[in-house]
Amino acid sequence: MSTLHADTFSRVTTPDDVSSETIANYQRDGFAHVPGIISKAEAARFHAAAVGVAGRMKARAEEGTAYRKALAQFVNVWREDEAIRELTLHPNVAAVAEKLAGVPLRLWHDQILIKDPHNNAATEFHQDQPYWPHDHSLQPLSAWIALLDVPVERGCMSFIPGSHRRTDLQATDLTNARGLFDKCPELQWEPRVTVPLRAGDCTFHHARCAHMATPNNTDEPRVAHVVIYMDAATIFNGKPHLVTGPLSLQPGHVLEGELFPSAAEMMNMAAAR
Ligand SMILES: O=C(O)CCC(=O)C(=O)O
Repeated sequence: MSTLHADTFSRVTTPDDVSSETIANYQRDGFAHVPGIISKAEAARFHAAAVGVAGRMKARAEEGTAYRKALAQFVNVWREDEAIRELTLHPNVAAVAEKLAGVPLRLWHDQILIKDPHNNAATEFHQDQPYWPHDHSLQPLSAWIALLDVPVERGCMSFIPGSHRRTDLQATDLTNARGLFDKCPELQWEPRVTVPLRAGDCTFHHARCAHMATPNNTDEPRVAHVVIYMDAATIFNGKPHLVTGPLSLQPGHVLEGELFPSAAEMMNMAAAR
């Protein structure tokens, strides 16, 4: 597994800490563990902001996304909440993502993902990219940032190394434990890597890397913020999606503009704050 060895208690991992070995491991496995992508103090501040958003936007989580049974999902919060905007545009996160991907990126969307205490539901194994209306995106990836400690019992992520090379699979039901494996039986025999995270730590995963998250069996809500990037040249292919639905785009349109800033534009916006 690709794990950076920054001191998780006092130091933030910067793009300069991302070695060529880490990048090679990410490219091989489809995921990387990056301790301290934000500081503990930032994690505490963004945790409070995310909990506030969830309280204010409760109805949004009922909108009926694929995630609904396993967790509450709040999409594109960076457009509406100043603190979450700061997190989504965090220059450290975008710069590490671009180093791992090795290509220019732009934002697809962000999402706050909350698993209620004792929710009794895993987010079952799936790949992300089959849900998205994207063509020409070879290196899409998500930064899954823990805003409080997320041990296995609170709903951390597990990955199947190398599964991002399976580019032929369709979307699966992520509340069905057999969903992905019925489509691709050989994947069930592959080793899985489970990555508990401390507050402020992050896993990056390629959007074709099969992953799941355990149920939350603790008394605290599990709060994660996910920043999702796509290749800068990604083209809309017409598939229905929550984010592109209101935009009335024609298939073939490059996903660019205000809603989909490039990583460089994100860093400039963060610097201009
Ligand atoms: O947080 C979870 O439970 C699942 C997250 C996930 O599937 C993702 O970020 O792609």
